[in-house]
Amino acid sequence: MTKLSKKTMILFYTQMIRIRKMEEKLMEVFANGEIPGFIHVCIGQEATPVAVCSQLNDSDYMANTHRGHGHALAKGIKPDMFMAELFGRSNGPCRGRAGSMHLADMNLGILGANGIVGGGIPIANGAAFASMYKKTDQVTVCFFGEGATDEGTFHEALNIASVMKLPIIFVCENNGWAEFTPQSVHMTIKDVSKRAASYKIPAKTVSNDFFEIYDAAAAFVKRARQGKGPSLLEVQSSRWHGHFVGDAQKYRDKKEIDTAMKSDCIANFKKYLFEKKILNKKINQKILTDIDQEIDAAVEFARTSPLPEASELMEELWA
Ligand SMILES: Cc1ncc(C[n+]2csc(CCOP(=O)(O)OP(=O)(O)O)c2C)c(N)n1
Repeated sequence: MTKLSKKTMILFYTQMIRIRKMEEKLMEVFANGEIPGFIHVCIGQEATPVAVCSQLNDSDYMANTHRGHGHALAKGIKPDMFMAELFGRSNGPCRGRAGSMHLADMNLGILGANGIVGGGIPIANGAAFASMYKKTDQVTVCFFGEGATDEGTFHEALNIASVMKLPIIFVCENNGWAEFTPQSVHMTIKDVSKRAASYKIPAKTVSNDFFEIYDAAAAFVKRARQGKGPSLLEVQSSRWHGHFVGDAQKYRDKKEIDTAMKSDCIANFKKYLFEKKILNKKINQKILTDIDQEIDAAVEFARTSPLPEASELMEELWA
């Protein structure tokens, strides 16, 4: 296991708490009707975005999915900008045009969430090709779910990435569900990482444990930066809530959800920090209070930010 400083571990813990609390707040304001469209939360999966994005620089690229709040926050988007975008306000990084499902921020290399399953994968390949062509040392990370690995885009992109030795890390967050369909119904294998063998791409399956994800991601990012080509990291993760906020999960056995909640990546990380005396009740409480204040301020910023003007509708459109 990589040795991390106490400060770094507290930072990672804080980032995971920020993502969880931000999404809990989003569920609340969404229920109030304050957020247009649909939102999909990643509660239960927070270790992956934080562990993977901790390996990246601002200039590295990232493509993600409809379940993308954690990725965007871990890649560095500020809570107030994030919230303004989700509220559809003009202070968001996409001036309120993207919302949750298409959130992008080119200043941070965030190429965009994507409502099309598997849609981000070829886009990520394109970014990785561009940095290889320009001989920069940027890498690209592409997040998707196991459902996306049934799509043609996944297989075509892995093939091209392998042939061209692109500096890309494909990260599959396997939460066992694609909308309302369990994995066993739509594919005959359990470990999605096995799919990489067809393209001679190194791959690894890890659990939802922060340190396991961190070590695997660190090795794959290093490899890509050294020009050694693509890799596939599969995290066997768990989705606590419905596919979208408002989905009552009637199709799911309650026991399975309880099991997922018992192996909470944040609670396990917190337990480790307490055992190692890196965290105590007082520091923990301060982190929670500070994050609550930060989120309240972000919501206030979003609520008081202006909506885009109707006259802006046709701006930044290309035909
Ligand atoms: C091409 C395409 N097919 C179907 C859908 C409908 N759809 C939206 S999310 C989803 C499931 C995605 O599952 P997965 O890739 O495992 O990601 P998760 O939601 O579990 O994060 C489906 C089928 C879509 N948006 N795009």
